[in-house]
Amino acid sequence: MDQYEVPVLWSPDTRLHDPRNEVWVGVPTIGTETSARVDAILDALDGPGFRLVEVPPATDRPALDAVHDPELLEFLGTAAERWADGPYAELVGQERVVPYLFPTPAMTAGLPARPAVAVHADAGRFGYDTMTLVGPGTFAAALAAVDCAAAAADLVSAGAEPLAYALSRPPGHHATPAGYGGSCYLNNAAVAAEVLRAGGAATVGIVDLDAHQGNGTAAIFYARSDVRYGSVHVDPGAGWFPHVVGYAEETGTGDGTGATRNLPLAEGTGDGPWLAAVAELVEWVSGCDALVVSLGVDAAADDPESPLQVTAEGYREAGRLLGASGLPAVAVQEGGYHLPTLGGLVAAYLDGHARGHGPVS
Ligand code: SP5
Ligand code: ZN
Repeated sequence: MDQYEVPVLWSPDTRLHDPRNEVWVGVPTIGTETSARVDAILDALDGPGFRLVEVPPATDRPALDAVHDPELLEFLGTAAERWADGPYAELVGQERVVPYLFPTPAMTAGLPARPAVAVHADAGRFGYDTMTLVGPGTFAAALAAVDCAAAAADLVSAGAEPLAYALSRPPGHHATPAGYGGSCYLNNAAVAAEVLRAGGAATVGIVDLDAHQGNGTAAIFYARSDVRYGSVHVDPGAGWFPHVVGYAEETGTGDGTGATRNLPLAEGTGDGPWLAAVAELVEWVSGCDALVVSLGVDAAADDPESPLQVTAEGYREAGRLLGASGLPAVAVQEGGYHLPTLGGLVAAYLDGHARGHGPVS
């Protein structure tokens, strides 16, 4: 058998977002979710076993509209311009939108929160942390990331490919129906799941391998039974992002009762227990009609953003396990921040997955 070529859906526009400085515990720190990530991954996938496919901007995005509130899309689409039109060049001399207040119930105490005129105050209606800044190219890049995920799902939906990989960036799994945060603006994996659903998959399973729980994806599908969400991640109860959700007790609600699965792991966890959790999730989604893998590789040992200790061989084996499910699959890039090993980790996963699903007729 010839080696299967995994289609790699990518777009140069995903490079347009530059986080520059993220505000973390009061100080500007250099952003880690940079456009250099795209090139590190492209370099590793530009060879045998992979086929690069450039994705043009979509003309309409029904799956995106199904995933996010129109108010969030409107805010992200206009925020950088509102900032540029405001006094910020003079006031602070930087062009990225940083939320300044958060209109949580603690502030409004029962009164409705009105949209704020000043964009630095309005940003807190949607942005839920100070680390996820909106700059001039952010929305264009986030849309390009969505388009890569949708194009990958289209290929798989049509039965043209058993596995397609979306080199989506910025990542998406922390973006909720009406919120952005955790370096995520639009939920690429949720869009892929909606495209698979619209293409005829009655049920879709999402398996999230990123080191952090995908609170955005979990929120989007929390009350739905047609899309299952399962995640293995570092225990938020040990002080890790997203801190306030991602606990094992969260299993869905209403129609979605039992359709969410969180498997938190202790800091320092390596391949053995991590792969056992992955296997549990594979078993759990095995009755679905299609699969979305939120492929964060920041659970790797050398990643600066998480304390998990997974190896490249661990990611390859996770790929084998998910590939062996036999489900038509879309892998969507999430986190992974150690540039020297990032591309190799993604390649290892995809190679494992392609081998796991076996010969393609
Ligand atoms: C998609 C994804 O992996 N998002 C990661 C969200 C977690 N970010 C928390 C960052 C905590 C601060 N780390 C220090 C880095 C300083 N730049
Ligand atoms: Zn992550």
